[in-house]
Amino acid sequence: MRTESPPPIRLVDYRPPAFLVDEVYLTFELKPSATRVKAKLKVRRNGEHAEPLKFNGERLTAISVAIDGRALTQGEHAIDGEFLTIPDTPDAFTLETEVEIDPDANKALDGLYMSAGRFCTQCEAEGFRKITFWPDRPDVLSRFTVRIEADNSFARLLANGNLMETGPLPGGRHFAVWNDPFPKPCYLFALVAGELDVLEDKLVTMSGRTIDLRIYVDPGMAPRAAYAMDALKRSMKWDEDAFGREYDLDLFMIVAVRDFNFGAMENKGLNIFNSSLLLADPATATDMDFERIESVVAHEYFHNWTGDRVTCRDWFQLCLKEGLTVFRDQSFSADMRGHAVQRIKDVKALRARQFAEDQGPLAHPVRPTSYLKIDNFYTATIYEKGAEVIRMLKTLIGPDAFRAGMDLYFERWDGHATTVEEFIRCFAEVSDKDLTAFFTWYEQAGTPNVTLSSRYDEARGELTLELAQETAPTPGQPTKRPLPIPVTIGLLDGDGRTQAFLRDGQALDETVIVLDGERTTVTLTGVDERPVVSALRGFSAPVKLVSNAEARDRYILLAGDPDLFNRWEAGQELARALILGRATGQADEVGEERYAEAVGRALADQAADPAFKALLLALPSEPDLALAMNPADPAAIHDAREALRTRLALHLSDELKRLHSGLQEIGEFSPDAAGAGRRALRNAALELMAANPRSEIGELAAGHYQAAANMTDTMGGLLALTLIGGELYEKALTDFYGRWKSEPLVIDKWFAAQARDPDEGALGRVMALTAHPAFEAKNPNRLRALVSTFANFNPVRFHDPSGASYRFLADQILATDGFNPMTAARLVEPLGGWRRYKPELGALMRAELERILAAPGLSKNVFELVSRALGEKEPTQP
Ligand code: B3K
Ligand code: ZN
Repeated sequence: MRTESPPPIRLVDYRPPAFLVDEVYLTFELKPSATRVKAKLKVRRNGEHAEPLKFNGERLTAISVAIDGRALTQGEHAIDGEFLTIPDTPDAFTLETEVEIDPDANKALDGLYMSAGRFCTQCEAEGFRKITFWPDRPDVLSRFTVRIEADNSFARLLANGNLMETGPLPGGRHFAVWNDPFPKPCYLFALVAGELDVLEDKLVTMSGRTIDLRIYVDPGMAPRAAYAMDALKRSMKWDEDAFGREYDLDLFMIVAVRDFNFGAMENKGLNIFNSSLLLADPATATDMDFERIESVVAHEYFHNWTGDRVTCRDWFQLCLKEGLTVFRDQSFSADMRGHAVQRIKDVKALRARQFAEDQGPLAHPVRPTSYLKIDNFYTATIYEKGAEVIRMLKTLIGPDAFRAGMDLYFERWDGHATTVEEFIRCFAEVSDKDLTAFFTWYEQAGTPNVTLSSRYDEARGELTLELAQETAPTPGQPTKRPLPIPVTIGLLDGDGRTQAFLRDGQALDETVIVLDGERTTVTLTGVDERPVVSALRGFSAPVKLVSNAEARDRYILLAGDPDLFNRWEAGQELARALILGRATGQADEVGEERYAEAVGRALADQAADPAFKALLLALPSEPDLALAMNPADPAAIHDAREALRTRLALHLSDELKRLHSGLQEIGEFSPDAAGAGRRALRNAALELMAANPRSEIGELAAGHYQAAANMTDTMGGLLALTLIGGELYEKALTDFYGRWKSEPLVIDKWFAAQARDPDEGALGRVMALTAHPAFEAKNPNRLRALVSTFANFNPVRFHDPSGASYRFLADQILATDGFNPMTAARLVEPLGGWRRYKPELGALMRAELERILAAPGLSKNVFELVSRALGEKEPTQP
């Protein structure tokens, strides 16, 4: 058990840095278990600050500390495992330090570490302090020059910026010197050294400059970087077209590494990627992998302006770069792959993760006000809800003012670290609007509930819409203020055709109602017949909408809403009501048949995009349904959802078979949206067919698996077989492993497929897999493939009434915390929602959280999340 409770860091305590570092010259003498880091910093006191110098430094073995060339004595400085303190310094001076670090022993994958025999770094948020003594905070911007020395076997020596010099050194060693002309916070520092292959290309920017593009990968893997390179070039062009942003250095590099705590990192000019989000070819990567690679390559590239050139003043402002950059990558993906399909996928992800976060003890505002470990705040709320807030801002002020505000933001803040207030101020200025109330979106946690009721007065042709909002209390925020919520509305007639209307005398097909108080009433006129209201089109705000619409209206929307998001949403709402009805003992067999017929009609629509149909075909996920059931009963949800799947599979049996055979791939594989959409629909059809109890389906799935010419179809077949189970499934697993055992990224998929197995023996299988020779607990991809997939995507087995799966997860959290706290903390989330589950399950989940909290030597990361999950407002001593 922790003996003391660490004090939280608070936004209100922000003070500018006492010392600034204008320039630094770093020398790395690389050796895997004894790397020397020499740092020469030009330091100056910031204004009138009188405090002593206190730089961060952790896990550093100090060799020497000198000021202006004079070594400091013991009495002149102190080093305590967290800080280097120098009580007495001049106002401007050169600080020289030398430290030794052990990258090989660093399994936390934070700072400088080894991955597959190569040196690499991860410094966001606070990894740089494990490399050298430094004021490790994002508002200290410095110009870096970096000299790397290493054995010749580490053939490539890479750091941020431009390469200045390379050459041989005695003793079979060599060196390289890099200079980054743009001042940057230390969290954007990067270094990579090792044997790597490179894929090279070039891009001519809007002003005619030629940029060298290089993607570094494991030897032999360069062809698998081709798609990422293509995505990079499209991203660079898109940022010029959509935001007028041009790349600034002459060189842009990406390196793929296998051991990485998350997806990727936007280090200036030298992005580092988890190889799972970079390497792809049709044989080893699924369409979903291609899609994610495209979006993450774009995301990290877009950070060059939103994050690197303009950065955050402190870590409370994280959404300033993350929410905004997610909004930018979502907009890019929508342009690449279709707006409706992209929006549906983004909203699905938002609901699955962010809405869940908001409903539990880990709820926090888009801009939090206190934390113990900032690593714990790289959350769906900061990223996904942060992006929704930007989207609403654009809706509220219009696209032209939005672009003008972005231009002003870049102009005003280039080369600086800033705040969300300053960001919003730019939009208030260009739009001449008071955005004070809008700021509440950043400060208030929780998902607002919006109710809509409509009354139609046939005689007057008037539709009265009443909207009201309410947000439930969240930890630390018992009372909530109303938010400005943009609700986009359109009307259909009884035949599903768009019905025009008048608002304040203006003829419209669609309008945005801003609900900015607790309630608002709007009257639309010129409404000739009883309308079907299509509300919250395009998911215009991150809220839960409850309306008094009848099922009949939802069927009209499902059949023909021109807003494709709402067409999909109508189907989801119908399905959700049917499944939850059945799960609570109110099965509606007639309704289920009617739903199956409507889905059949939607599938028959020749004009509809296959990718959209694939989304229509998928029922709401079990975690999504659990959010709508209070208290949640995962077993009842699973059974009810399966019952509806079986009904659809039987009812649509012929259509599904036709789709499955008709969409068979002909010609060459293309990872583009059209090809991916066809494969998605074919695999969705197979997944649904797997719920058909007839025995020939197993053979069909096995045939699909065997005939697959790409990984998307291989995984489609394997997933269907996972759902069916039995001998064919076991055979496919053995075959898969034999075929792909030398491909780590594919073997991750093999682990993940088994973690999703809904069969009763799933936990036993997952536990046995932790002893499989291919299981590597220290590799986050592998650990997540098995443990996270099981806990997050196999609810019926994770919530086993015995509590054995909770115990398994808690054991994994504790074991992982011993060497990689950041990754361990990310495993806590599935236990965090314990209050939402049936009391007998909730009690078992809670008991595991308590067991974790009582464990000796817990990291701050896990301590913070577990104590918050247990419901303490501020983490305090247990
Ligand atoms: N900025 C990084 C995330 C860093 C996470 C640190 N715990 C990747 C991204 O969001 O682009
Ligand atoms: Zn980001």
